[in-house]
Amino acid sequence: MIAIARQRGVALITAMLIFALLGTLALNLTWDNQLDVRRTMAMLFYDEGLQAAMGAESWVQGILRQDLDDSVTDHLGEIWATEFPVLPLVSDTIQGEVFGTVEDLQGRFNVNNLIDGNGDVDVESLEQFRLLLHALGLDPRFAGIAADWLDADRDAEFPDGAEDPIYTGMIPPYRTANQTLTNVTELAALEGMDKATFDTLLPHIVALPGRTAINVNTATAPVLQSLDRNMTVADVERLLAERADGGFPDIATAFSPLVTPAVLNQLEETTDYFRLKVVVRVATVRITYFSTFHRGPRGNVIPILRSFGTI
Ligand SMILES: [Ca+2]
Ligand SMILES: [Ca+2]
Repeated sequence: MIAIARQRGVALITAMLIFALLGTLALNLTWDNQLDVRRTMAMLFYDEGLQAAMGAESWVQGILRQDLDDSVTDHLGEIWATEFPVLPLVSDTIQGEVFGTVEDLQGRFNVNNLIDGNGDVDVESLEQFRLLLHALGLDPRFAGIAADWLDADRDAEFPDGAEDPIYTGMIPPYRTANQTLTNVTELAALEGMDKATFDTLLPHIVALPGRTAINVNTATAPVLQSLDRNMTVADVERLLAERADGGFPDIATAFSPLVTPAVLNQLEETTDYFRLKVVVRVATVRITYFSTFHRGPRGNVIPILRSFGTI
């Protein structure tokens, strides 16, 4: 009798063990299933968000094309320069919103101006970059260091240069680009560059293909101040007041007392390069999408660089 009771006890424990194992298995299956559903939903929302961002890109291309028909200059009072309002994205399956801005990239200093077509340093642009750094309260020696990063040779600028011997001694070691940049964030790798300096500089610089002029109708205040070493903060404030939202009535009248004839020749009141930043939220998914456009003389607006995230 005792043996039978013991056998029953063992059977009961075995049954309980199997039941516990089955319970754990079922819980794991349910958990995995829920994760799969969430992953699939996130992918679908991301795809919907991407479509909305591409839609915004196409819409802005149309606005920039129309702008070329409607006006002969580009300034901050135009439709493209207006931040577009938060637009709801609503359907049976999704809920979200889209908003964004378009920026004239020729209101910034193009770091690729630092070298000419032969890969040699352009002395006037180097001086302008120094003045921009000075206007921002940053160390002007970054101009020479940036010029060395871009120029074709491996001879360090004196006294402010940095070529491969500096960078190959770092941990981890790396080398200079010795060519034009496609993304200005590359300058974060410059010798001595820290985050605070780079964050201060970033809104005023850009990397555009080839040499570009500055559009004084949209240039930032420090970029205006970089046009001549005798330009004062008061001069810049007067210029900003004069251009207001409609741009300068006449560039030559406004700038000839302030800059050299050579610099005056480099100034523009039109733009070929713009950048759209669009933010899309679909349910729990958020996408930040950047698209850089080139607008040709016949109004063909072409995306030349797309990126996600911070720039
Ligand atoms: Ca225009
Ligand atoms: Ca170099």
